[in-house]
Amino acid sequence: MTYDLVIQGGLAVLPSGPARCDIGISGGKIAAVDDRLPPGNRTIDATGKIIVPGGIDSHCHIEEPSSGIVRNAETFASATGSAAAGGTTTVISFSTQTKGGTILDNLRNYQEKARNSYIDYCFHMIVTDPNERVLDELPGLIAEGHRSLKVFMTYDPLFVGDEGFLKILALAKQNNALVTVHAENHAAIKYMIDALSRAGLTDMKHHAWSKPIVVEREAVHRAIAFAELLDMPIQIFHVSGDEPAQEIARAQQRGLKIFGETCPQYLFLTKEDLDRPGFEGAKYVCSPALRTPADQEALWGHLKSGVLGVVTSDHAPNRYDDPHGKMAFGKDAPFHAVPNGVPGLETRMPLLFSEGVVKGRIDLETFAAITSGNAARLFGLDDRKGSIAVGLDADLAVFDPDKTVVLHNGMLHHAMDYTPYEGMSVTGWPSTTLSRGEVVWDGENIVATAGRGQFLPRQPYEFIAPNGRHVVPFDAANGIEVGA
Ligand code: DUC
Ligand code: ZN
Ligand code: ZN
Repeated sequence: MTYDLVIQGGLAVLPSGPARCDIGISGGKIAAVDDRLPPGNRTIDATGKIIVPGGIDSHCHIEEPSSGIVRNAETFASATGSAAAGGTTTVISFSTQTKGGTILDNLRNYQEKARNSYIDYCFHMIVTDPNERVLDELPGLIAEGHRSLKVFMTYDPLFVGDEGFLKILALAKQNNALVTVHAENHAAIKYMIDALSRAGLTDMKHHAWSKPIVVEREAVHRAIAFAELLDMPIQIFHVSGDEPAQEIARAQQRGLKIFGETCPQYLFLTKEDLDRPGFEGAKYVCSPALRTPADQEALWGHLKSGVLGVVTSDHAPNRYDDPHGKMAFGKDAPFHAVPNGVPGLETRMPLLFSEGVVKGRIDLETFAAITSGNAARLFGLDDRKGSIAVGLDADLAVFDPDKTVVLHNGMLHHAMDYTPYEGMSVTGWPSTTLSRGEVVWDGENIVATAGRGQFLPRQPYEFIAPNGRHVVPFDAANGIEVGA
């Protein structure tokens, strides 16, 4: 048989470890992995290159509806093209429930927008108000394949409160869905913002003062306690430093299925970046806030040990010099009025490759796991994505480990007017990104057509099953957990 495409001579990061081999691709799937394969209808010479599973960025904010005057700068086309240029082949973005509304109010419209993707995608459903209508509609939407939910423990328009959180966890348990969590203490942050404002301390650096790591550590602890109470796994999003990671480590040591994610901003930026001159610090306002060099070092350790298993971008496209972005409330706005978030879809994998693999902090297997494989397992995508194995989608990133680039925003393909990593030197960049066997990025250009990306419905899966400790017995008739 002649394969549609053969990638020859690269060092592929296989489930068994890195190996020099050829990869045969047919019908968009990996058809063979062998020492030597005959040339295909098309052949890519990957000599000297490193082939990893296409990245899965399981936390990115793309084309979300506006909130007030703040606008998400990306379309699915711009965001997913940019992701592909950085080696990512799957994104999980967010469909948000507007408080008082239902999930469906936004979901169908959001699905339409996502049809313009270059790469495959699915959604987490943000539940902001678990009212009866929403709790009724969620099981059907989960069954449609939207098998993960997100709760916020802070942000006025989004947070659900402890009771709401527990209801959502119980619903996820009954319907085999995973709950992801933005963990920060709402009351503590409100108190701190108020106190700092009254003292006139409203520069960008005070963003980090308003939400020191203890407010995250407390919320992570509480989220874990709720997960333990209902015997449900959760994933804690964007762990920013050592203390919340230690909470997760302790829970894992006690046998709980608590999963942790961190992001490049917490590995490569610090709170000192908030103190850049003028309004520049606004580029670094994200939540949780940036921490210290010691936290960065600790996060690398937690990635190496597996306490944190996933690195995502948390790409949040608020342009800088833009009345609908960071400057929505003017150049003199206090820190708490600045839209949160940093961009990073395209730089996620190259930064981790350069600072992680090239600098010897992590090995290639860990790189493949934290950028792709672990997210595939956690979010029920591993029947198609996340490893280089026969039968899976031919989603691959071919890294040129010798290519050194100095990052500047103009070279990136996102719709943003800045990158927080401007001027950083990076060694290693994808020379080819393949999605289902099709070249999407050829090392210079995005060469596929927007709209070829497919929605990935997710089936029920075992990885997120409860441990089976029926701490709180379940009353099926009423759909609630009750005392014994
Ligand atoms: N924090 C979030 O929770 N969401 C988007 C951006 C950010 O910094
Ligand atoms: Zn968040
Ligand atoms: Zn986010």
